[in-house]
Amino acid sequence: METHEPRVHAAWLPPEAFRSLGARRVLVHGEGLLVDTVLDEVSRACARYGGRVWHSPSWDVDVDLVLALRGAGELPNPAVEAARSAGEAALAEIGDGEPLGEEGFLLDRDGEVTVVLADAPAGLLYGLFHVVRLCAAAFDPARPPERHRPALRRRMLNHWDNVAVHPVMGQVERGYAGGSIFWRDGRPRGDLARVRAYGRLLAASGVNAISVNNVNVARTEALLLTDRLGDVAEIADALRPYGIRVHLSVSFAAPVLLGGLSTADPLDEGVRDWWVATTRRVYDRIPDFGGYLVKADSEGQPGPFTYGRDHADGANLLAEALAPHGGVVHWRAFVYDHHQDWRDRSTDRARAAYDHFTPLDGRFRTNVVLQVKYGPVDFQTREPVSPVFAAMPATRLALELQVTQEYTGQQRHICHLGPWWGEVLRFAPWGPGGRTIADVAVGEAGAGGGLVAVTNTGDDPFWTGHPLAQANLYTFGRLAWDPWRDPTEVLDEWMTLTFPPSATADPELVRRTLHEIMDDSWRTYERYTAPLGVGFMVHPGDHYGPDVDGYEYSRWGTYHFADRDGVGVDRSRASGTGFAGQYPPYWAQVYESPRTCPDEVLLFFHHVPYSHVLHNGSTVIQHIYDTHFAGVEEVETMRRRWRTLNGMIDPTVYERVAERLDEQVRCATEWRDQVNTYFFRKSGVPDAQGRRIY
Ligand code: GCV
Repeated sequence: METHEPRVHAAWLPPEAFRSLGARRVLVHGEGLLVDTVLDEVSRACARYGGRVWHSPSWDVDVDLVLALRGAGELPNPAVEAARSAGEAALAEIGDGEPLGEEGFLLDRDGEVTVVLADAPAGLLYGLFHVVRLCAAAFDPARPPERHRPALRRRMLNHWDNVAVHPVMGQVERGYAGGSIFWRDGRPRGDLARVRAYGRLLAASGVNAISVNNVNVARTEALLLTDRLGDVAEIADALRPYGIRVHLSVSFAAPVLLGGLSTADPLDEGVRDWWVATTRRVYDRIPDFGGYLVKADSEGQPGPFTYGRDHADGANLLAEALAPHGGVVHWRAFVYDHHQDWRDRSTDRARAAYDHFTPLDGRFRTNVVLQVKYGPVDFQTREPVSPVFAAMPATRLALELQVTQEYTGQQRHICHLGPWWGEVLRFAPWGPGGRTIADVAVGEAGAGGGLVAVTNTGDDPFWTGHPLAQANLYTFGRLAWDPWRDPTEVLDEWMTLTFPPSATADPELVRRTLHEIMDDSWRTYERYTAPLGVGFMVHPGDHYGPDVDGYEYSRWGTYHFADRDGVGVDRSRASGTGFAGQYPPYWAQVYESPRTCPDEVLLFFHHVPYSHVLHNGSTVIQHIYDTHFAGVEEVETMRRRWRTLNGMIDPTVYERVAERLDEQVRCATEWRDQVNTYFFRKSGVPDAQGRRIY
């Protein structure tokens, strides 16, 4: 029987977004795989919208747009050469004397011609997508020259995709968008066209690296490094034309699992030789392979602790094998004890990354990137920023974000994360006005660890389950390119591409409504879920929906300590776990006292009475009630607003979002009622406004 894949949504690259480019006369000048991609993109746009395209030798043609490599030879076309010279002159004027580099580009206008110059083919591709984003504005005669270079060299997505279906986690761990784009039931999914289409979307957002399998590496997945390397090579081939390099999650125990050795001890000669030889074979097959990603000694994954070695020994072992080939190790700092006893108040999961890793600062090889989750615990809706970022000046640190909405509504809820990531990136761990997390990730001369995120994509026709969750993926890519950008501006960019004004009856209404729904949706989500930074009131295991005490007595850690008098975790130095003292002095002091601690993370740092008065003037208990009532009302408003778009946009998008908003209203109501009732029963304090609490 013939089966038909459902139509795949175009996300932020609908044909309509190419209308302005496709109606022009375009010259592409240069050679290379990614130049061919540029040519292909332009050709398809022009075929659809009536423009024309030429590749290199071009005598007497008049053009509107030139996309040229700077090193490519002169062309016998005076107008084109004049545009190129004008571009060079503009670059000399606005540039800093530095080359555009592997991925940078210049955009300039010369009379009637727009010119994009790049040093390397990837730069030309990014320049092309910039022209697409700008639409007609790219051809505005008054447009001043612009130079663009990514702040971060590596802009990476991690897939938590399993090759074989995991009995509990399924095909994709914490995946909310169907199956994997790469794998199905133990084998490659076999749809390389979809993989290529994915690469295209990612390139247009700025991403240039992905890891293709879960950091929890089971037996089948471990084989990707050796016997099943061909499957990885196929993915690399499909993504290469879009400038995306493939990385692999590997098991630290691979020498034992795959190599038949009796040990994986990082200081053992045989183990080192095995990694060197295995890595060489990887590069023989995939010359531009990116490197390894490792979760070690964490949640049951093997690691150097088994052999009495530390994580610098472990990471350096793999780094040494990768170094001759230019590869990197992404070594995760997510190491903590997941066999805790709730009776033991001395263990604090929040402390773990700092305690394990900061003593190792300066010991990692230069091709090791330590990948640190944004918060000290685990991707909660709100956490303080991890103190590790301020404590390892001699280590390359990457910021790890979670685009997949494990704890933020699992792509059934609208929760636009850009504003949250913006806050994290702008956080100044040494105190206001000092260097920020973005600065740390960028590092000196761009040599920092970069930005990494766990992706939210799958084989769902909308890529991300919830169509509006596409914006989170797009925003990640754009912030990874420029971490100082305003996330709301990025959201606007996403809207223009995804819902092109030229294809919408009332573009202003669509834009305004989307902003009203999405801009503050992360804060709305925060309001109806766990209060004041306390986190983790989710249903254990699947992490969806409320379960206030779900984790309170489990081995994974205790998170709120609510009793009849108060709530929160005392992480102060004076009387608590001492976590607050892991920050540099400014924040250590601010977080130390409930008087100075910001409201939004108060319960992360302090156990306070319900009557404690917040900076916002409300008591803790009243704040809990108020935010939970407000959060649900806001979701109901979102749903009402969404309904005004019926008939304005793609009906399949409309329906999918409408359906999910019904679930969001149901689930938010459940959160409100469980959280409010829980705290009312504990505290006995009634709601000042007499609203219904069960
Ligand atoms: C891949 C959390 C998630 C796990 C995930 C882990 C990690 O604990 O619940 O599913 O495992 O983070 O980041 O490694």
